[in-house]
Amino acid sequence: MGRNCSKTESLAFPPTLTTISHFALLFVLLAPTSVIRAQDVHSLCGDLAASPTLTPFVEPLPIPPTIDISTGVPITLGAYKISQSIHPDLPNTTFYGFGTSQDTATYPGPTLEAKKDVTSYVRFENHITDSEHLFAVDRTLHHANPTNGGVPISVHLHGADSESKYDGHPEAWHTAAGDRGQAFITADNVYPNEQPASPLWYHDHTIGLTRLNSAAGLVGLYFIRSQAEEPPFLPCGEYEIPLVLQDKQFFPNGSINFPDIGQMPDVHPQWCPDYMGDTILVNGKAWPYLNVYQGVYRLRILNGANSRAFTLAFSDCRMKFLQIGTDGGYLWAPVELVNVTIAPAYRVDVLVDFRSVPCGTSLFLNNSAVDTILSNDTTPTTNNVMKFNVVEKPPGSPDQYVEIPEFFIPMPNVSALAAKAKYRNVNLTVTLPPKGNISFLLSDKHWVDPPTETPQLYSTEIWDIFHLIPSGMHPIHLHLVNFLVMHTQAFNFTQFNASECSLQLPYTDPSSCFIGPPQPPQPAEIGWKDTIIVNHGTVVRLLVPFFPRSGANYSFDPTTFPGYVWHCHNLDHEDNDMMRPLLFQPPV
Ligand SMILES: *[C@@H]1O[C@H](CO)[C@@H](O)[C@H](O)[C@H]1NC(C)=O
Ligand SMILES: *[C@@H]1O[C@H](CO)[C@@H](O)[C@H](O)[C@H]1NC(C)=O
Ligand SMILES: *[C@@H]1O[C@H](CO)[C@@H](O)[C@H](O)[C@H]1NC(C)=O
Ligand SMILES: *[C@@H]1O[C@H](CO)[C@@H](O)[C@H](O)[C@H]1NC(C)=O
Ligand SMILES: *[C@@H]1O[C@H](CO)[C@@H](O)[C@H](O)[C@H]1NC(C)=O
Ligand SMILES: *[C@@H]1O[C@H](CO)[C@@H](O)[C@H](O)[C@H]1NC(C)=O
Ligand SMILES: *[C@@H]1O[C@H](CO)[C@@H](O)[C@H](O)[C@H]1NC(C)=O
Ligand SMILES: *[C@@H]1O[C@H](CO)[C@@H](O)[C@H](O)[C@H]1NC(C)=O
Ligand SMILES: *[C@@H]1O[C@H](CO)[C@@H](O)[C@H](O)[C@H]1NC(C)=O
Ligand SMILES: *[C@@H]1O[C@H](CO)[C@@H](O)[C@H](O)[C@H]1NC(C)=O
Ligand SMILES: *[C@@H]1O[C@H](CO)[C@@H](O)[C@H](O)[C@H]1NC(C)=O
Ligand SMILES: [Cu+2]
Repeated sequence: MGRNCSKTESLAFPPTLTTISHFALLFVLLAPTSVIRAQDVHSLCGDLAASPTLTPFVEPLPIPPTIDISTGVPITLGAYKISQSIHPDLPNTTFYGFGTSQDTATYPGPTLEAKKDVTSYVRFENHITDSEHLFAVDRTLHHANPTNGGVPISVHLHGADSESKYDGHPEAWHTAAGDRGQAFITADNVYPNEQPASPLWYHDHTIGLTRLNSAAGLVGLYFIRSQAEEPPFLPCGEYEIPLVLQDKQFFPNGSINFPDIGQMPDVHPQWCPDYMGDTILVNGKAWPYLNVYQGVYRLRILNGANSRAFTLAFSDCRMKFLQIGTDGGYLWAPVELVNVTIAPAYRVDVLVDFRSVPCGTSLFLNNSAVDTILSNDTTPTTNNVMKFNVVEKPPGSPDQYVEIPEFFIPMPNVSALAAKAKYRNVNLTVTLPPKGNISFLLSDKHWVDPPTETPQLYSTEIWDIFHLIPSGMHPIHLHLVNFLVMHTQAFNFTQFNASECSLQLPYTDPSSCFIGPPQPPQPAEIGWKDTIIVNHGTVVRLLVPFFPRSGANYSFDPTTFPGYVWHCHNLDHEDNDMMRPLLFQPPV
């Protein structure tokens, strides 16, 4: 993987102690309104039959294959229907996976290794010839509906600075039979990689089907490396471990159990507001283990789940995470954390020091984030993620040399950027019967409504995201750009909902809904991000520069068709209907 490793004695693991406060997350929504008995053949939203009991930690963590895409040679990745084992006690599972051929396709797909400023060419083909999707398609949602049936895909490179025709636009889907969505231009994608070293990921983004395709396995990692930018002596090679987290529920025959009866089947027969499974998969295995040496490991974690957030901590509280990077790449300075909350689509880049852990010790990586009410998770299975066994290094193997800088990238000047920013307010909303069929919305607008987020290219905006939904958390993602969290501010939703106060007035005003002053971002949310948790009863203020972080201009024109999108990265929300266009106006 990545870079070569140096082979000398270890240096000290750096200190920097920071306290962080945990924030609760919930995806809670509504109690089911229609009483439907789950039958043998159906899976009711929020009431899936428990997966077969699987003994955790019996299989080693697999590492997805890697493909070097920094050579200028185009590669082709196909989406295929594949059979893969998630656990020795369960029959094989059918997934949709990516690979260079049917035989090499995997879930998760291969990790693509790109180099900064070296253009990569990736063609995505669709070789899924199923006439019906693995999971139940809800035809009451706005969804890709190919004339000749089949399983449409549109692959988005999440976090990439690329032209919108290569962005995996939701309407740019295509099928194995050759049907295409209205925004489809090409399957041959060009990624300039003109952005900082960062952990991106590719995943399906098809309109109305993203939750199904991603849950079926169409996800993979994409790392941009930069020799100039990357500290030379971070853990690498076998000490750098990608971890792709997803949760799923399984039938005894090994198939994925995805609900086919929705929460409100009168209006949306299949759609369920959250998919939460009772089985945690890491790189495609249920609760795997990893043998580690007494060294420093770099864990590059992606939450690829539909709805589930993870709050990860080691079973031994002396084990900490030193976070060095986030969605957009390196932090300015490392942050020490005892736990790290990872919402869907978040990437966290952490160092873990096993040097003083005695050989023979096992450490559990546990999850304490709460399920939704709908999942009714009474089993503790999702409290475990994986296990690390500290083992003796084979005699004669090289020592690890590690050096962790105190500073990584220059800290952006927030006040200078904010000084020239335009203000924009957007809202997270929900529409319920009888006013409308249940949908999550952005500023009360549906996907098909005329665009409203049309910033000027090369301008900077401040976005205030008001969470105006009675409960839950929403991870909000913007395509093309990275942003900084300026602050989070709590307000009284009950009073707001009763029109007893205003969100337009500052905290100090007696008629303000705010119940406290703005709070700085959580330690784990400092840095360039592309997805941010917005909790119930809060307003999150983002600083969004609509230009590359280098300060240079894009090498391509971001104003062309079909444009970008912004949306909730709870994929079950995104599909109904929490996504909007993000279209750029030419600069003046
Ligand atoms: C996470 O760590 C913070 C800071 O130490 C602590 O306040 C919080 O309770 C922890 N949360 C969980 C769920 O362990
Ligand atoms: C089950 O999956 C494994 C990969 O996990 C594969 O090697 C094997 O061929 C599969 N078995 C069947 C019967 O498809
Ligand atoms: C697996 O079991 C489920 C539930 O009984 C069933 O709906 C599904 O068709 C089965 N899948 C296969 C491949 O047999
Ligand atoms: C973590 O998981 C392990 C394995 O299930 C369990 O024994 C341990 O009690 C858990 N620790 C915490 C703090 O939840
Ligand atoms: C949750 O599951 C428990 C145990 O299976 C059951 O008794 C309870 O009624 C369920 N609650 C809901 C809200 O479905
Ligand atoms: C940030 O920008 C402001 C306003 O332009 C300037 O006054 C300040 O010195 C800058 N701070 C740093 C650390 O460069
Ligand atoms: C609600 O759904 C029904 C059935 O799918 C549809 O006929 C109706 O137009 C929808 N109403 C709204 C307000 O979207
Ligand atoms: C967001 O909600 C606030 C409070 O109801 C309202 O004043 C504002 O106009 C809404 N903004 C948008 C863009 O809909
Ligand atoms: C919000 O306002 C309601 C009604 O005035 C009050 O009962 C409740 O305690 C307030 N909640 C918070 C978090 O301030
Ligand atoms: C919000 O207000 C409506 C009436 O306007 C009420 O029906 C609803 O229960 C309120 N919701 C909350 C969470 O306060
Ligand atoms: C970027 O583009 C804008 C608008 O076209 C132009 O005014 C500006 O000079 C360009 N900046 C650079 C660094 O090329
Ligand atoms: Cu959401």
